[in-house]
Amino acid sequence: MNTPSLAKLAQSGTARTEVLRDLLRTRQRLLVLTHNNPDPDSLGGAVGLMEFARLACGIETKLAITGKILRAENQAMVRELAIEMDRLDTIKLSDFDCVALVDTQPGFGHTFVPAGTAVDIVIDHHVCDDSKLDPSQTAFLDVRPDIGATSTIVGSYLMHAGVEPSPQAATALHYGIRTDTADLSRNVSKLDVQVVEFLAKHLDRQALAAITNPDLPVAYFRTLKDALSKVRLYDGLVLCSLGNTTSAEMVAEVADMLLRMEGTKAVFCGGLVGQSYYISVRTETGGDAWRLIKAGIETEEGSCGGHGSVAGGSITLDCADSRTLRRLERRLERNVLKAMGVSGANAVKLGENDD
Ligand SMILES: [Mn+2]
Repeated sequence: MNTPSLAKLAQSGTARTEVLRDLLRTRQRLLVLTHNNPDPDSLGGAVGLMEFARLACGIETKLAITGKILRAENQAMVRELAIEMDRLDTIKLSDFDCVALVDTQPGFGHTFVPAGTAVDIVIDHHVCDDSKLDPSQTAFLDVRPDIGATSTIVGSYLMHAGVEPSPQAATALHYGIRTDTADLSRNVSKLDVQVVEFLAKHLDRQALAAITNPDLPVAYFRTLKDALSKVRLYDGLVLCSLGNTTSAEMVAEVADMLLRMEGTKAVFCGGLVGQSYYISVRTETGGDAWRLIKAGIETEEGSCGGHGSVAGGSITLDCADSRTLRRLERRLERNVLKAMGVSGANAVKLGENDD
């Protein structure tokens, strides 16, 4: 992990916040970027950082995204909280004199930063071998893998600056923390709890309820049914390859769900979207999901990142036909079984020979 320039920042939260505020006060227009297909933590972090920039530093802001908002919950978050954003390819970069990247880092596989764009601010909580961070080029770098959510780090800036968050920002940050920490049950630090408490009295509880339980399309249940038919159970390890599927988020959602199965120590779940094979790994609390996903894709050209018991990655296939897919699935399965020290001989399918 690459955090040398953290040394540039004083360790206390208040001092970090002051460094960020002083930097933003020297700029006029902040552009906030995140990873492709933004998830709640990245959206929460973006909304919170924009609020910090506006209220604590008095500058204008804009959020620009690549990809799509995919899950029904994430779409409800954008709708209920009226989060404004533009597509990155429709904005003029020269309109901005400051660029921030939240919940990801330059060089990560699922992150697009236009060539020649200097990233001034990086705020993230992932570990990843692919980071192309050049600490000497980043004026403000705050990467803390021990924190459960990027939204927590951003929320702490508002807290330390004494900014009263709007219901929109408080709810976005809260939902970001909640999804990345599975309701404060995984990868949780003291700061995560502290920031959730700080945000509590500012929440729009009605919006939050609408975000948490949105209507789900019929296609969602079809994918779920299909996913369950492909589950393979080993000793404490659950493997599931969805074949062709709708989105990386669906892969993550199935992985989350399967981790809840009794006796499960780890889940390795994958699915093909176009030419990209997405992988989500979940382990029981205290597990190292990043180590497992790295071992899983070691024979492939792919990228991955993670923190604690959660990791994700992708592999781009030259050819996405069913034979190539099957071979890839077999190689991944072999790698994962080896890494977990599990024998491949006694796989059980759901619905077959149930006990
Ligand atoms: Mn995150």
